[in-house]
Amino acid sequence: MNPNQLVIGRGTADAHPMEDFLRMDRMPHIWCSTCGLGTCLTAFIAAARESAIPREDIVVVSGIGCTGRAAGYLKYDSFHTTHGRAIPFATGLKIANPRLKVCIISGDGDLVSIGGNHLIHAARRNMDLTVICVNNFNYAMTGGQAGPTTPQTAQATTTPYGAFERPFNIPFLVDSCGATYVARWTALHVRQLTISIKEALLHRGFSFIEVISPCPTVYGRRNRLGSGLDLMKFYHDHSITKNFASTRECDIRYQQDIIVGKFVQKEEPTYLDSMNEQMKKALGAKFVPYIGPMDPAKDV
Ligand SMILES: Cc1ncc(C[n+]2csc(CCOP(=O)(O)OP(=O)(O)O)c2C)c(N)n1
Ligand code: SF4
Ligand SMILES: [Mg+2]
Repeated sequence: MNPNQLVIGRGTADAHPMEDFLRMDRMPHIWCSTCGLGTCLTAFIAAARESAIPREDIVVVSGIGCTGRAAGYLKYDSFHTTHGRAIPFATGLKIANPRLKVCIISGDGDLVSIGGNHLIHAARRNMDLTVICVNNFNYAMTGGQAGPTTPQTAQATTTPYGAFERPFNIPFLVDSCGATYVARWTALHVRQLTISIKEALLHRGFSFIEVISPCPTVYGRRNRLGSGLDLMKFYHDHSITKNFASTRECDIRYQQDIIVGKFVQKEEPTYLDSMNEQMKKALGAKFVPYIGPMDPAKDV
């Protein structure tokens, strides 16, 4: 046997420590070496385990793109949905069974472009969902088109003379719409990211974490930013932690400092809290608050 061959298998010395939480039949994965997506997945698994939420209560939903593969690789109840529809799909799951902790892991293009309308309304409703948005500044899987987060002047396949549209400052977008937990980290901030994901999982209401993530193969190469390691070094040298900074100040400019931190954490009624409260006011004692199926084993 080739001594360099990766032997994957339960119980072998080479078994990955997170193997029990990954669909090993899907390996090898499609992600490039030094892509930030592996770190995001690792942080998610670590946070989910630390949260002590029963595994059967966690659901993961993704849209499309490189990031969209996350749901398929995680060994949780998971769904790979259509472009931009991860949030409405997840909303349906949550309303059908509020006992579930429904998480979305998807890309900047998927969540903020075609799915942008769903994103703002989920935030406005304080829908009890956790969204992890992996922002690699482009539509990576389809070859590097400019997207809603591509910084001005950056190169993309559709902007050969440099991007010129103003990108979204996503933390500000979701904060201004009503998100009750908002954080941003880079793929280098593994511990902070893990803590934030755990906090988001335990939060009641709409929690949103942006993860700035290296895409050395497409965005990095087109912009001559070097290897994945160079991109991580850039995060190291240019991230400024400012917990509870005003999200208004969190714009990202091409190759400039990136403000990271936990920006928002507050308790407010969720969508279902508000619905139950209003219905109770309107209908009085005859209203039975909706808390989901009484016996999940029978009713779902
Ligand atoms: C309706 C529809 N339009 C277009 C596509 C093609 N498509 C596949 S991946 C992708 C880009 C995804 O970008 P992003 O969400 O940022 O994910 P990344 O690949 O960067 O992780 C697009 C446009 C699609 N799958 N479905
Ligand atoms: S193309 Fe970019 S985002 Fe996609 S797997 Fe490769 S490095 Fe990651
Ligand atoms: Mg992307």
